Amino acid sequence: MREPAAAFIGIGSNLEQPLTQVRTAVSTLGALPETRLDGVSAWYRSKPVGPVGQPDYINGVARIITTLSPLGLLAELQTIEDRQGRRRQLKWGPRTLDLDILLYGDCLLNEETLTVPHPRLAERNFVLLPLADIAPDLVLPGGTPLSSLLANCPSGGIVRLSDGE
Ligand code: A4P
Ligand code: MG
Repeated sequence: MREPAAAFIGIGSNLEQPLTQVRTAVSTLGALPETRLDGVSAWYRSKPVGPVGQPDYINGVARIITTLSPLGLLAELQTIEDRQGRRRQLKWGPRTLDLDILLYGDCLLNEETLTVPHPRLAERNFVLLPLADIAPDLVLPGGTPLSSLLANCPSGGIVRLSDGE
């Protein structure tokens, strides 16, 4: 079996009760084989990046400890997306659930179906802010601190939801 790795999963939804969708996804993540849930950020409401006219998103990040391989984890995440009614239609279009592997330990991967770190991580405040909730001192595999990405990314279009919202 592999050494356990810490992986950060980006969670997003903007259809069919997004807050319920993302909370359900977190419990399902915690029940994956060879995996335990190790932290969850606050939830954020964010303006859509991509096609206009779609609803706002709910975004957050979970940290898991897993011995699944990166591709094994991706397959499990896609099964969860499918079970929560994900339809793959429009690139960056609305979705009931999106689960992205943001980071997997110190891995740098560039495979046909999986790029890690997630290629758009650095430019998205709806990823960086929740990451900072659970890993403020994080340094990316290339050596860039999360804090410097945050300092350079756009700050608008996002609201942190308070507990119970
Ligand atoms: N794939 C490659 N690398 C990864 C990775 N690190 N994690 C491949 C997950 N998947 C990865 O993804 C398409 C393919 O990417 C997968 O089959 C996998 O093999 P998808 O989830 O089916 O399609 P997608 O999400 O529409 O495409 P993409 O390019 O992943 O989009 P993003 O970058 O995830 O953007 N606005 C706000 N406010 N909040 C959001 O969460 N999300 C998106 C989607 C657009 N706008 C948004 C948000
Ligand atoms: Mg995706």
